[in-house]
Amino acid sequence: MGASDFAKLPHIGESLKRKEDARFLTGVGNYTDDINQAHQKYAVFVRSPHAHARIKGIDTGAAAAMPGVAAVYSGKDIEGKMGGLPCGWLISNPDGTPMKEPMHPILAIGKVRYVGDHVAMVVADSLQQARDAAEAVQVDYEELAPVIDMKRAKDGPALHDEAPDNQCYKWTLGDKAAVDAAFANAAHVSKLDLVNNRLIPNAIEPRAANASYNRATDEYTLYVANQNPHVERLLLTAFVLGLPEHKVRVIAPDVGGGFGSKIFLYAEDVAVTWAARQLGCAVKWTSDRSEAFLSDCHGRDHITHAEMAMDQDGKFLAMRVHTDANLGAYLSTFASSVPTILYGTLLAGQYATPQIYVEVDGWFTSTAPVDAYRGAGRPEATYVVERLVTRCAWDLGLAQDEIRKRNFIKDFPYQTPVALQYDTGDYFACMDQAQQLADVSGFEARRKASEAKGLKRGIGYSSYIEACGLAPSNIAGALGARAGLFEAGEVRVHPTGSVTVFTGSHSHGQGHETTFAQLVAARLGLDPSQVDIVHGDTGRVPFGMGTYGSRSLSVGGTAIMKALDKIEAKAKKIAAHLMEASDADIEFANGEFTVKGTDKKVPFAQVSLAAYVPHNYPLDKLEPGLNETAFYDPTNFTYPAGTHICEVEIDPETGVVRVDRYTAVDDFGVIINPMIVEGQVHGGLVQGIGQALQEYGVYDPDSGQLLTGSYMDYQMPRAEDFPQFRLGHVCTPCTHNPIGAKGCGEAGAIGSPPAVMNAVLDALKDLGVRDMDMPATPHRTWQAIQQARQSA
Ligand code: MCN
Repeated sequence: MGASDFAKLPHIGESLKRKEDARFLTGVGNYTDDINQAHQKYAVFVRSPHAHARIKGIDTGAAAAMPGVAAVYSGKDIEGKMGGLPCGWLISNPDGTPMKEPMHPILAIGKVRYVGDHVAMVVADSLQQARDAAEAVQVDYEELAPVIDMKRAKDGPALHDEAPDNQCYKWTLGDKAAVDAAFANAAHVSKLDLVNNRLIPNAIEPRAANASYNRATDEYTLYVANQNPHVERLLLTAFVLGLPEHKVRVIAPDVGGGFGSKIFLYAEDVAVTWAARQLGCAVKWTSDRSEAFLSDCHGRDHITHAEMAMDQDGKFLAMRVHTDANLGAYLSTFASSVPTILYGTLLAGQYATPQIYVEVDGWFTSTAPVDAYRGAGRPEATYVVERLVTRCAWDLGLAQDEIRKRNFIKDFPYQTPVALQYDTGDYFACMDQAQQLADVSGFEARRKASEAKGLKRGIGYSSYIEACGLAPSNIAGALGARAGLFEAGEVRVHPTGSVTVFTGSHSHGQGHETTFAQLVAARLGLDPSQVDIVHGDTGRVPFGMGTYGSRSLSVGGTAIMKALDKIEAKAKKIAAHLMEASDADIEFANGEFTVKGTDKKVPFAQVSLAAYVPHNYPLDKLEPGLNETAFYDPTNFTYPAGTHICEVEIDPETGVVRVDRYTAVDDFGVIINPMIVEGQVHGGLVQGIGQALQEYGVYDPDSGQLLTGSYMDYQMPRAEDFPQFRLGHVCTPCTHNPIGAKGCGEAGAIGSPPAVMNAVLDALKDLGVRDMDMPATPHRTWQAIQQARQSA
């Protein structure tokens, strides 16, 4: 079935209310912390108070003797008994040597390397007992100078012996000589220095893990707040604990948001699983919020210099980018891929720039590991491209939309100079619709009205593209991925015609239980209430690579479509048998099998019953049952794209920036559930605008303490900070999946930061402010205005 036929099926394009919300809204969701097992004990982690220190000794004696304490483990208890946390992506230096991969131990061995590093684990009968005993663990530290500023990382003390200059890798992409030549002959060159601020993920549910071990069967069960249970199991067993994979069942039940931060294998998950066997009981750990600030992987944290070479008319000739990327103290699961593969390949944006060269230096610093966070590399790339493109417009005296339209890619498929091939898109249509929805023609009048109130008003554009539907295994493998990135799905049709679907995707807020049910119901002619979606359990789902990179519908959904193709093919044979017709004459539509050219028909439920009640069945030709599994490996990424237009109003006396209007027109290809997609866009926009205006993870440059370790200092966006978003859609179906869908889960967070910052800078232009970094907090904005006034 092709995308255009699929889009016409019933339930496709219907804004059905989310099936899963009934349990969430009535308080019967089942999160990891809700799970309690018989004879369970509680784990608490002793964390490093220092950013960089040598561990001279750990005295666990007093803690171990405290009431209720079952065990206190430190690095020496695990050394040699398990591996370190692995990194899933190998990045090579330009000379072909591999990146530096220092050991990331489950409990610190010899040294701590950031505030919050896991040093010891206390397990006790109650949480309070474990907390009290953790206080009694004595660690003798010899403090060392931390490495906080990545620009000076190479001069700092080495965090790891393997990386004496603290550099993990240098990575390049593109033809440097061609780019340099284009710059040498350019009529105009625009330049920009940018900081992409460090973000700290804040899912509503903090991380949690609860592991048990069954001595009778030698099997482990790990409940964990995680986005990809099969990958967690693979890394845990094959790389760290050396266990046979089938002996470990990983269950990620309801998960209260992840935004990327729960796709990694964390030390705490390993430690409780190992301890469950040592102690012969279940061991439970739930992170508290302060611990989450310190120990969840952070996001972004780039420093970039970018340049664009243009001809006389503002046509882009070449782009040159250098980025320093902070990787934190250790390489987390996907850390190496984020500032490289997922970043450099997106630098073409929506533009036909003939040559692009990018160079990325990845640094170890004494900070929490940095890894994927909603968008992962693509928001960073979009921020560079879209801020630079607006800078080019202003340098040349062109309007923000004009320079974009002069350089938009027009013909598809389009091969970028940075490895990707875009299959479809219509960037002009997104721009036109966004300008209409945003009422751009009324902007001047609104600007004057703001001026009359003593306020500055600005407008900012961002025409983003992203690559999602991660990922074609062949391409990912060639770029260093150590695993395939396909997806699996199983469709089990029950005798009465209802259906259970087992998917390797994981829903932790994205509404898969609804949209995947819509997809299956549409194909089989059922009501979505007859379809249940099961996910998040390695014991029930055949296999899975999980949810990230806005891949679940385009990759996970396509695996289900492939299983449905098999179901349909077999059901047609059964229908042919029931109607005494030839297989080739059977047609299936709207839940009915018909014999071509006759009025003979049987409904789907009759066929499903016949599959399990095989009277007069040709058993030599047809197996009973209606249950099919499929794996799907995409042939390309999907390329959602759009234009966002932001309007801000700024009080120059206080520096307060207020987002007055925000318009997003996106192309997600064929959409299954518009309401869910709009919800995804809303969530992404709030995160992206939060990054632009409020959120900033900051470490003290001298001590390495996290200065933004609570909501007192780390400002999360709230509903009152936003206007009603104006959303529109353009549809150019993806050409290489049968749904025609492109991912929507990250687009809002990718498109919005540059739109906001371009609007802020547009508002402040005539006050002489030329540049400013995110987040545009009142303090920063006010300071920028004062500095511009002083230097005027
Ligand atoms: N969808 C659709 N039509 C389309 C595209 C998607 O109806 N053309 C639907 C899908 O069926 C799915 C939802 O929209 O129900 C999102 O689909 P998709 O874009 O495939 O993204 P994923 O389901 O793979 O979700 C991952 C994405 C990512 S990478 C992050 S980060 C993120 C996000 O989703 N984290 C989230 N959204 C989140 N939302 C919540 N509430 N919590 C998170 O942690």
